Amino acid sequence: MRILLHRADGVTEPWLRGFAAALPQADVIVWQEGAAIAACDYAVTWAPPAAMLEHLAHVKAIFVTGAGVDGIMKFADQLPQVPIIRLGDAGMAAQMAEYVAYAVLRYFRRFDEYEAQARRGIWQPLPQFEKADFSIGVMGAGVLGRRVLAALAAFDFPLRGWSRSAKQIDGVQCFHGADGLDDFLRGTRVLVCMLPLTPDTANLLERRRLSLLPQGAYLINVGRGAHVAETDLLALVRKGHIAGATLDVFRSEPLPAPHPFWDEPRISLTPHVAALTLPDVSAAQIAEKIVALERGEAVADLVDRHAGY
Ligand code: NDP
Ligand code: OXD
Repeated sequence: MRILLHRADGVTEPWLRGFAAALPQADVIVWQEGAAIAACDYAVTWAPPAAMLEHLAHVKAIFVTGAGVDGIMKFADQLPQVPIIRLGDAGMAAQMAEYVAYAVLRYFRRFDEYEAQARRGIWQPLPQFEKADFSIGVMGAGVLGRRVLAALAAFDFPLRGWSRSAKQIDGVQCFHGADGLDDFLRGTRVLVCMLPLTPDTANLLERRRLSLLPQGAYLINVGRGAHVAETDLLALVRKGHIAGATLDVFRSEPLPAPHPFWDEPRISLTPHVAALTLPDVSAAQIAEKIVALERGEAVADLVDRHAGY
């Protein structure tokens, strides 16, 4: 069996080790532009370069080394009609829960303001926010979103979730579809975007919808940068309607310099690290799915080409 591996970061060693441990019978070929590559059975990639597409033509399945598949789905029309399979959790859900819980607690306990005060030498306790006024709305109640909701439930925040299809989640007020979005936003104090990027979700968070959030709301975006209209967000932050934003993802990554986000103190930035792909866990998950496919069994985390995630 031959597996074609593409790593944009050039770090292949942990993947080769992971596959050697989990699927010793496989030959793993590292894709390189211009190299002669014989046909492979499976491909493993996150966002393939256009030059790699010809080498996907005869694979039996394509494995995406992330939860989000927008990096490959932009080539949807050029991909063979084989299963596209993403990572399901693979150690990312716990990381996402850590990231979002940290950001929520930082705002709820006003640590962002205490950090600013401390830099100016100010010793001044601030009034506590009321938990009842601090509803958290998670957009995307999927594998990662549900884990985040479960983590936040431990702190007794009022929780809301928004998804494409209707859901019932214990302790979470659930909304769904375009019709449910405005009501979801109106009652959400901390908006957490954990959506996949698809034609339906691109640019979703623009001025009108962000303005539906209550005065003094917060935004945490760990989905994709293209969910948010950056200039609209900046204007609402500067106006004080949005009290703070924690952003892990951007329209252009790395975030270019200059960019107004760098200089806005109410915006906190991280370089797309909310939940990192763990090569050992991920290679083991992919290997297990390859074994299942070889046996003719169904596998989880199939991408729905029509929905785009
Ligand atoms: P899932 O596919 O498990 O969940 C996606 C959720 O989004 C589902 O609840 C789905 O609804 C909902 N959704 C999709 N389209 C719409 C829509 N048009 N309207 C409303 N809801 C919608 O994905 P994961 O939870 O595994 O991952 C989510 C995203 O997190 C990834 O796609 C990626 O963009 C991002 N991510 C970011 C990382 C980072 O480091 N910043 C790391 C990993 C992922 P339904 O349940 O009805 O299908
Ligand atoms: C992912 C990501 O989608 O890291 O897995 O963004």
